[in-house]
Amino acid sequence: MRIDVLTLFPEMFESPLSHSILKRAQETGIVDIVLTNIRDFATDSYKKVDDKPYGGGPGMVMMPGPVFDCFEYVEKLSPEEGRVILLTPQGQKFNQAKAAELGAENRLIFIAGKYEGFDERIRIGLGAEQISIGDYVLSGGELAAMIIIDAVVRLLAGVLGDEDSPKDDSFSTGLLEYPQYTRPEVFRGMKVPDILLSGDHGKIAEWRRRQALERTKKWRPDLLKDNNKE
Ligand code: 6GU
Repeated sequence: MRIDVLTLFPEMFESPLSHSILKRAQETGIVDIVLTNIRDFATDSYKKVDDKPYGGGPGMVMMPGPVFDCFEYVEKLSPEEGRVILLTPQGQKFNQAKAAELGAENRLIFIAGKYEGFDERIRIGLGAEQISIGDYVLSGGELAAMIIIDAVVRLLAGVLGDEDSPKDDSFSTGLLEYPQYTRPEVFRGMKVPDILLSGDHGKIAEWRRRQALERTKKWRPDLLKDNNKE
């Protein structure tokens, strides 16, 4: 998979992309992540990329010119057609199903903006879909892009050691994950449930299913309502 990110702050991505799973996925060639600075496409000597909103109001708006020029440059870096995603709190809410959907693409092109928003002609002109990571406002799309990239890349074949491991994740099953234990058997008076030491794999699987369901009912009852599944 190829992932392009158009941003005013490529340095923000350095640390998250250079550790752990995202680092390994790039080193093994499973994903190629390319950052391009929108400011490099500013046309005036001040490198201006934002301006005051027409009609008045607070804050600054991302200008269409530099974003379009940056996009047209990035598009040509690879022959692969990309799915274009604008990071904005106005977008569709990101979830595990969306992560799996994006993981099936060959190329993703993320556009992260700062300031109060994007000039509307960016969304319209680039045919971008909008994604939000939740109902709160961030100071820019960069952190949202990193979260989405992490959730998508870990699902790509070969990224996690055991290829089956994402299938039991919380949300993939529609439920929260069952409780996990490792050594020691007793820690500060708290014992590992006997069933997990029994060696009876059928009973263990049944116990885990029940635990997952109970925890979901208790902590995230909203996940059990059909109208919440997208
Ligand atoms: Cl994608 N961007 C910004 N600026 N704020 C957000 C968001 C995105 N998702 C939730 N809040």
